[in-house]
Amino acid sequence: MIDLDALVAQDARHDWTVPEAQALLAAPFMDLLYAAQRVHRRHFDANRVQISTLLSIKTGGCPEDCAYCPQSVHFDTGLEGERLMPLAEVAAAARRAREAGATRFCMGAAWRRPTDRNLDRVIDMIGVVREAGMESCVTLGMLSEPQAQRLAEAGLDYYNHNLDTSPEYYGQIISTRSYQDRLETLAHVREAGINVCCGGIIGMGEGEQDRAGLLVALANLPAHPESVPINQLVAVQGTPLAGQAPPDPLEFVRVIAAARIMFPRSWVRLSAGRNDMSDEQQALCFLAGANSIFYGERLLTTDNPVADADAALFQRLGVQAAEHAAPAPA
Ligand code: SAM
Ligand code: DTB
Ligand code: SF4
Repeated sequence: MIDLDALVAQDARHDWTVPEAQALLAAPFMDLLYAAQRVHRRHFDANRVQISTLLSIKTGGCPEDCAYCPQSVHFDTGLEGERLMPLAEVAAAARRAREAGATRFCMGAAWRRPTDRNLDRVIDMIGVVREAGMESCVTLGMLSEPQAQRLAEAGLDYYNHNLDTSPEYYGQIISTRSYQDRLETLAHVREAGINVCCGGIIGMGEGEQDRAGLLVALANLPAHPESVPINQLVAVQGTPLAGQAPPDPLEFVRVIAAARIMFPRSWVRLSAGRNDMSDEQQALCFLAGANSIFYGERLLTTDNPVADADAALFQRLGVQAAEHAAPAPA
């Protein structure tokens, strides 16, 4: 039986094993949530949730074959490939997000990797997000070392690049980019001094061991990601994962609780998939230590709960928006 009291007493660790994480995920539900709550309250205000807004600045037409993704050219999902969004549109969306209470603005592009010309335009976009008074985050695919440096010089706060699943299951999901490629991009981002946002997806047909394997791969990075997004698969028609049944809601809550215990100082984001979750499941996720969400009716290409529904949920839970995230992971 895993010693949860000992885990609660520990700080950030980088020597997790898969069997240990599996035992954590399998702990009695009440004990697991109580342990996660104790860790959460040591580092965060349990009644505050950070709000990020997403904008797809370049939609569709992506050459990668990620089996979950509606933006891949390999699958017919009815999505039209678009060009990079004009700066004025980004500026308008950023102002709207700030007015709605977002503290971070995340821009996603459906690229394998940005060209240096692409990067010039994204750097201008980072500028307008900063002018709107928000933290900036981008997710653009793989980055070279000099590209990460340029983004750091532009004042980028966070770079999102997910490991998505365990190293063992990864090959079932993506063939055009390796796990090692992802680790290299993460290293370039870290070395450039940009905060790392890195997590994965639950509900792609992976086993318990793969969920543990994902969390262990993230925890054993040289430094913990400042932000750990836990996505539930949004099963999109036309993708190979379209028919995938959603995971057991309580199993999903367990993953959040395990993430909170394994990443005591990181922001754990309840990311994609909230549209398929009840308010009660989301409340359990917050209780388990999730303290960040995407707010606004669209993720990148799929629907998210409408802002009114989230405001009502926050009100029912007595939750308030957190001010700027102060990252301090080790
Ligand atoms: N193209 C870039 C890349 O993949 O590196 C950035 C954008 S990509 C859409 C960002 C992340 O969104 C993916 O790594 C994946 O974890 C998540 N994602 C994409 N489609 C999803 C879906 N249908 N359900 C849940 N998460 C998804
Ligand atoms: C992350 O982990 N989740 C976000 C963000 N990083 C970029 C993306 C979710 C995308 C969900 C599918 C879509 O809307 O296209
Ligand atoms: Fe392209 Fe990113 Fe979608 Fe993969 S997840 S297909 S890299 S947009």
